[in-house]
Amino acid sequence: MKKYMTRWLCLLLCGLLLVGCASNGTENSETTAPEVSGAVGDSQGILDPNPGEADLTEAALAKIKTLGTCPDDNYRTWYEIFVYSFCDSDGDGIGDFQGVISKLDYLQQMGITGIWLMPIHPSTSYHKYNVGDYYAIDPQYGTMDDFDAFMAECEKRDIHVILDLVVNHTGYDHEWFQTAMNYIKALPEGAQPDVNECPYVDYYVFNQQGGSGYRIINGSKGWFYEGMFSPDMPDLNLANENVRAEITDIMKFWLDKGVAGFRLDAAKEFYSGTTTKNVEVLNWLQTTATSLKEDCYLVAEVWDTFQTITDFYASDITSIFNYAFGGVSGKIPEVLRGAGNSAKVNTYATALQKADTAYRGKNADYIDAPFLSNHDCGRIAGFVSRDENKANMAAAMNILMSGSCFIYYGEEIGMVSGGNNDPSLRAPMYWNAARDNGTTSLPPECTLPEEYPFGSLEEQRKDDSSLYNYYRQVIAIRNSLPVIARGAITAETALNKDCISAQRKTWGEEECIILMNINPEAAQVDLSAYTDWTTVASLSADGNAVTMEGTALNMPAYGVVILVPAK
Ligand SMILES: [Ca+2]
Ligand SMILES: [Ca+2]
Repeated sequence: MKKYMTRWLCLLLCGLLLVGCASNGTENSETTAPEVSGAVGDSQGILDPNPGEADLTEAALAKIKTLGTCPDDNYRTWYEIFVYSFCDSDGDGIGDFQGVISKLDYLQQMGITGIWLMPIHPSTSYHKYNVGDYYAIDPQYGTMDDFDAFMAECEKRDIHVILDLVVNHTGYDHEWFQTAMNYIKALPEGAQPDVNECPYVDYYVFNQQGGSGYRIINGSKGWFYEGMFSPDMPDLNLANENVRAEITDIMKFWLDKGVAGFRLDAAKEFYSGTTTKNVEVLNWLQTTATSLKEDCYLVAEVWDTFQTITDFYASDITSIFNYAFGGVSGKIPEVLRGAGNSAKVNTYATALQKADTAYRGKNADYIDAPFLSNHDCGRIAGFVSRDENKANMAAAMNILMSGSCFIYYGEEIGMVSGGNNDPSLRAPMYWNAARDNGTTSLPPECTLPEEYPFGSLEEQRKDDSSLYNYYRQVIAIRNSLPVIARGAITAETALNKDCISAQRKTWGEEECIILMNINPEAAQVDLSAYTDWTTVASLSADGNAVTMEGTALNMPAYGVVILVPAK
């Protein structure tokens, strides 16, 4: 909890939004505060606090929403859900679809417009990345009827759903693999497999030499199978046309159920170490998906460097998670670790420009897929040493990025992953301190000493200065100004100095400039060359106000200001 007064955050939002309204000639009738003009240089400063406001966050959100609306396209605000750890509806300690349904109003109120579900199919593991049956729902999570009900409730709220499509490998127990393996085990010494006898033998990759990522088949005459991630995950042979036909059928089945697309697991390991072949598979997946559903949305996991991600965009895949910016070693935590150091801060806007230019150069229709953290790489609040102001700043950096931004469940309340294994990255969503509102049990082998440094959601909802209420506001800004998600990026060199990061976005006729004071100290920005621009939104992490003095913009520590051309 922050010790600063709670209302300042929202009041400054109201104030600067009024600046924007005034610039459009709209009379402000909703407050008794003095009128201010929006154009830079005309502003008379932030509005006085209005102690009469009952719910400041709601008031701020209402103002933001007057800025505009976004097209109904694939530039969405996505939320990654691990059903297991999200919300338990029946008291068995494991999250389920009825639990997720019960939280959809919550997600909608936050401004979420898309959900990525981690795997939901029957599996022998808690995480379910070893799929046993691509056409069913794991009974731990519910039934197909529950899934259908979930989809219907999402549709009511205009929330799109994408599924994790895990096709680098199946589960060891999948009938394709069991059939193939039993055939291999029965081969006499010296015999070679025959696809006419067992078509499934060519669904996977068997050999008698072994090698990196290969696993011995016990009881066979020295045969191995490729299982790059684990023995439970035999790799599929994606060169096999029958395998591709199976994948096409799987995609069609779920698209017919209303899903908007898929997150493509482990795209770098389709052919480990061979970008050219992986690009071909991704291109095939993209072509196939859009032939089934014209606006099908695909986002691929390529956990690698900026250069490799750039190379993968040659596949024409719509989106690839931007590991260059997210994760513990991504650009966002790197810049935040250098907060207050202009040499570090000033690299942020130029890095955004460089990535946008490179990705767009490979695929003109790409949609970036920024994120801060996910189920594999820990949580942002930990990356920034539980500094709540930096967690706020990180949220703004992610959510104001161009593309389809992704938020990992619990990120909005600053959950931390403290354990040293994967289950600890997937801890229960912390709904309330009493843990009686759907909170699940810990995943198996979770070593996490549970850590929720900024309190439960229930506590944060009541606090206008909480991280959760900051998320709501920055999402509302993103969802109200189309240029933020859709704009091409250039560093705004004239302003990108000291500890201010300044980027300009352009989308058709629309433009905006986003200023971020990535700095534990307040700063002043000279806007004398920007008198034909106006402030439309701002955010304060520490509760101190953004103010104007003539053409000087005063930004508090970790403050954000968005300018648009005055009309
Ligand atoms: Ca349950
Ligand atoms: Ca593979």
